[in-house]
Amino acid sequence: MGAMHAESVHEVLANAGLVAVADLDSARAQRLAERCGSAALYTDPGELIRDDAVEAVVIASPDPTHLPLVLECLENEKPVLCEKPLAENAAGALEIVDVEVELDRKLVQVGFMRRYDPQHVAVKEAVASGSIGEPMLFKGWHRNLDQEPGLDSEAVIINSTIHDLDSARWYLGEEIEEVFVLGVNTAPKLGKDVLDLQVIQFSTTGGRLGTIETNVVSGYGYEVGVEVVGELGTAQIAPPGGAVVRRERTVSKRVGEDWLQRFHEAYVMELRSWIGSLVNGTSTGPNAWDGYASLVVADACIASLRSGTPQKVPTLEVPALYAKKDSEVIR
Ligand code: ISE
Repeated sequence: MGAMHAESVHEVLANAGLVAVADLDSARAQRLAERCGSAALYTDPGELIRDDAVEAVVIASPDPTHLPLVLECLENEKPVLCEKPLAENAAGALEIVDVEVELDRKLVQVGFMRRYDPQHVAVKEAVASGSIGEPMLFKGWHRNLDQEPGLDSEAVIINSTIHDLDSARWYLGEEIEEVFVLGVNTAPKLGKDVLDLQVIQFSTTGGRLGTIETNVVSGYGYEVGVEVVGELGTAQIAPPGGAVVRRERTVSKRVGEDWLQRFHEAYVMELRSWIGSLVNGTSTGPNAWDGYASLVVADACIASLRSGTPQKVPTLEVPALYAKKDSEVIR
């Protein structure tokens, strides 16, 4: 993941360059640096963050490292694009929000790359244009091909469903108020207690509804779908791209393998937009508040999954720093 971002900075972005790479695996970092011209190499990410030549940081490391590394970037007042989730839980993300509020600066963007995917943006534009009337129902589905043993039911929410929670907030333009989550085990190899197929029902502060299916062992490929049902019509993401093939009395389209393939264009657009916002000084992408608010809902989803009961999501008071929406649809 980090290598993909580094290569995009090197190959695609005209107004940014890769100056340093931090990786515990120094041989891997060396190979990446060679592919990208050259770069200072670190095994300690803190040293990279403190390097004066580094003007902005991308964090694509394991989830538990996000909070300390983002805090270190804030301490050094360096803009940071951090992969999701912003922290392991809402309490962690709130620490980041509190520091930004104290600094009175939005230095953090969260890697909700779907907001840059042309298909997701097209659905957003259809909803925002009013062409389907008031949006009433969000339907999301999120399928991964397979998982290695070691995953737990909570990680399904914190690591995967977090994207769909952000999508729902983004499309409906309001907060999720109540969630009810059920799960089943479809993949005994993960351990029979691991609920790898989960369905969330939710309602929002404005009385809208939603469902989210997260299926981390779909067995057939990687696919993300969204349909927003409005009072007058619906807007839905088109089926996976690529050629429509007809042969042997069958019509087919290829389904990708993982998110790096499916969202490659979105990741590049995300980086381009983020760097652009740093150059012209306006923050546009999903910020620390979005990272926090999605984790507040994720925590409620975990509580619902554990208890088997619907859970209210705490009401949040948006600090003035985040109250203004800089931009919703990003091209
Ligand atoms: C996965 O864990 C991720 O990190 C990706 O961001 C996401 O798109 C994928 O579906 C998740 O399961």
